[in-house]
Amino acid sequence: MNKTSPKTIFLKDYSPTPYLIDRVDLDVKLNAEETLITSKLSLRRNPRPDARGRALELDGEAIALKGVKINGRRAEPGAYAVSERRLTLHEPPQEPFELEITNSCAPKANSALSGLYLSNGIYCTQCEAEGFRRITYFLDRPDVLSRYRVRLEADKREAPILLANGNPVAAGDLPEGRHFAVWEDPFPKPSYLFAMVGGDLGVVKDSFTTMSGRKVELRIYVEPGNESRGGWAMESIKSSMAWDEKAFGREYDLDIFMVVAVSMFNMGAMENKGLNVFNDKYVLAAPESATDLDYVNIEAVIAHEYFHNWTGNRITCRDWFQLCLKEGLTVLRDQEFTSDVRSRAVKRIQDVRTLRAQQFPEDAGPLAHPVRPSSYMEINNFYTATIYEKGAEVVRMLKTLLGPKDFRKAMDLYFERHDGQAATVEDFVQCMGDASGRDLSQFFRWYEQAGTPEVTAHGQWDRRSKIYELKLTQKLPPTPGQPVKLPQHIPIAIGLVGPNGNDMALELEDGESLGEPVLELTAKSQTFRFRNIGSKPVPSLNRRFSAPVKIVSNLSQKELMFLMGQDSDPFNRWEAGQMIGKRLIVEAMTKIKARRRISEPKGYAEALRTTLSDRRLEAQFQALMLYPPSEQDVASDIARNVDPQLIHEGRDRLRERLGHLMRQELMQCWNGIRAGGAYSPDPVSAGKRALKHAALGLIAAADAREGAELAMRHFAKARNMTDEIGALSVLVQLDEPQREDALARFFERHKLDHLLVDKWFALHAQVPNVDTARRVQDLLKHPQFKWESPNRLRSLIGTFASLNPVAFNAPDGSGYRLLADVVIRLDKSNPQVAARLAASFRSYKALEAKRRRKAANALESILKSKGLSKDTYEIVSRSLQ
Ligand code: B3K
Ligand code: ZN
Repeated sequence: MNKTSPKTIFLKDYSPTPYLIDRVDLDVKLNAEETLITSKLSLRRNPRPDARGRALELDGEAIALKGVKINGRRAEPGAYAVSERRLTLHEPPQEPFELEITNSCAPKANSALSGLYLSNGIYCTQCEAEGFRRITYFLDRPDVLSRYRVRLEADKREAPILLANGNPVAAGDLPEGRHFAVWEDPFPKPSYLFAMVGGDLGVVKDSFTTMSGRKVELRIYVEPGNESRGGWAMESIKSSMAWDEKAFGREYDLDIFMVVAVSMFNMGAMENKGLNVFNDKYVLAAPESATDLDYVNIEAVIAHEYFHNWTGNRITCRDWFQLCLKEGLTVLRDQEFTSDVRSRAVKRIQDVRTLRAQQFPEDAGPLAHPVRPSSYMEINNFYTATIYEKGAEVVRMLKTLLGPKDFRKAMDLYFERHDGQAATVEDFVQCMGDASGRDLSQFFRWYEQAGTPEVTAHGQWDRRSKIYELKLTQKLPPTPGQPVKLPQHIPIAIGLVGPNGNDMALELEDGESLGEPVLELTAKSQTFRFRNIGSKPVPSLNRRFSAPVKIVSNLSQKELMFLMGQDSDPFNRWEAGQMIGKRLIVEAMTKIKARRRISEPKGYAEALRTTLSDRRLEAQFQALMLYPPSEQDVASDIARNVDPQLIHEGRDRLRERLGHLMRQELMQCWNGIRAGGAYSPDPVSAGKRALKHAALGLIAAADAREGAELAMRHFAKARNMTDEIGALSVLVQLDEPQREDALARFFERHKLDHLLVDKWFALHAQVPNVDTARRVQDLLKHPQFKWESPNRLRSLIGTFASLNPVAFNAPDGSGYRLLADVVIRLDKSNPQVAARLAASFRSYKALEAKRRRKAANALESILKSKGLSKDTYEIVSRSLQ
């Protein structure tokens, strides 16, 4: 890759394929060393007038061609050419024809986990984005929709279960201990949604009756012995199906819906039609092995993949630039589902935390890209927080602008107009506009301009005229390739809170009264005037986080504390706390630098006390209030010359002081909340546990020895995984002897459970010392560390690089070196995961000069290594630009 850099693909170059494939008939003989595939394709010319070209160019990668037939006859050797990446038919028939291709692939040797591979002895596939070409030659792009029929054949002992998309149509035994199964999928689909599975699997069965009264078989396949851990995922499937009917009128469309859980998977899960394949960490749950958070995540990922059946599968993407069309929309749908079945306020806060932890830093660094990118080298690098989370925020803003009724109307129109098609973002926004009559042309810039907008708010109240004036100004920073930006259409939900804590009735100057006040900022700067405002209000801005922007306001600490205690919008109560916390951390950092004592955060502590004593608030919400902004959040705000160690110390000091000031209340929380009874993952019980652990964290911040003792006792008598991990997460932050003791005991207890061994590696990676790189280095040699396992790599290396800023950014550069070495080694076997880990450098340009240089050196060392994949090349070269 060093001589010629990989090709860049541009959205503007899109053109349809000259041929279409209506039907695919696959015959697959599963074998670990060499799997044989015969693919019969029914082809015809693409009738679109803009479809040009004579040759048929099929994609192929890491497969071996065995034979080509056209309409049943062996093709002449001169009629086609095969290269490493392509099979070209120079002059195929212009009438509809059948092409038969025979080829082989090698599942056991497939360490990239894309295409057909073996996960712990189970054959499984991953085709999104471009994995189908690693199974057979094909027009491997999302705008080619075909009907598939798949016949699978295997040794019956090795693979008693044989699955593919759609409905089962035949099965039977064959001589010599072999057997077969045939599956047919009636819905045309792009190749990236293809899946097949073969192996010795246990099954959990259930059924769901759809709103029109059709009975659908539900099956979850797991490695034998894990059946008892599949119940929660099954419940989640049923509640997702019911919710999509109720919230969007969408019904499931096949006779059977299957989920297969495998332990080796490059990401979370995959929405293949009727046959979702999952990373088993998002399926398996039992009280003694999964935390409350695992339960929530399983429910959300099951929902997400299920919702793709309509947003992604029935309506798919024309090309990969449109990825947010399915991902952003489906994330919005899963967020709404979780809000409905759990707590809306808590969910919103958690989503904003994720956005700030992952998307804001991406948008502020060298890897920034629009929600709809205009170019890429390797599409797998674009399954990013921007496409997913910001993509969801953009759809959420559309919902805010249209209102729930018109939004639903627009979604209905989208399903009606584009069912069975490969659509674009324009198609989607057009439906939003058509159903509501709104002009969304300026809004479209959200899809095209990268960067996080900054909105400055300046409020002023005039006692005499009783007018409150709010001036909003937007600024969008330059991002790679986009030096100049245009103003965006930003919906800012607001409230003016009166001295009694109630929202004032809002009337604009022209007399228009605003029921649910959403200001639409479209110009660079705009002033909104409200009349009849009898006393000085405190503005509550960007309620519910209605727009994914940074708000800069002139609110005083006192006003923020007022909002923290009074705002009718729970999100902004939390947000006010975050703003106060941020200011206090920055102040503490200044004091630490000047070697001065930090002042006591009395007001903040008082406001938190009020929060804790407010019985109307959910425990989970109270728990969230107890966490000051993350180190990453503070770094994002500082933006330049960041010193991660100083931020860590500033935040630690603030937590220490809060722990002292609130000792009594925290102890009350700790002692007063009793789990009692059998474990249940419901939001109320989970909230109590979360609050207890948040309190423990602050107690320990004030007094490490006491905290360690309490945590150790909690750990020793824990009867569920939430309590075990709750105790351990506090312990790993403390430099106390119990830390190593507890880690060792955890390992002994759980070393046979791979998901818990993953948690154990992740706990080690979080120890906030400058020499944790050495600990991680040693763990790379641990007998349980497996380079082939993406989960294990993410647990140890991913956690280290993204959740441990002190250690990753150690001043001697050891953290950067470690990551670079891992990326270089991993790139040879699994480029997708290597590139993803390499993206952990995304914020290095914001660091102070010495660290910045060391990080750049580490990146350069990756770039210099021989035979780099285009995945890693793209991430590293863009980072260095
Ligand atoms: N669509 C898949 C992600 C595929 C990633 C390919 N590198 C899972 C999801 O978003 O639902
Ligand atoms: Zn998705």
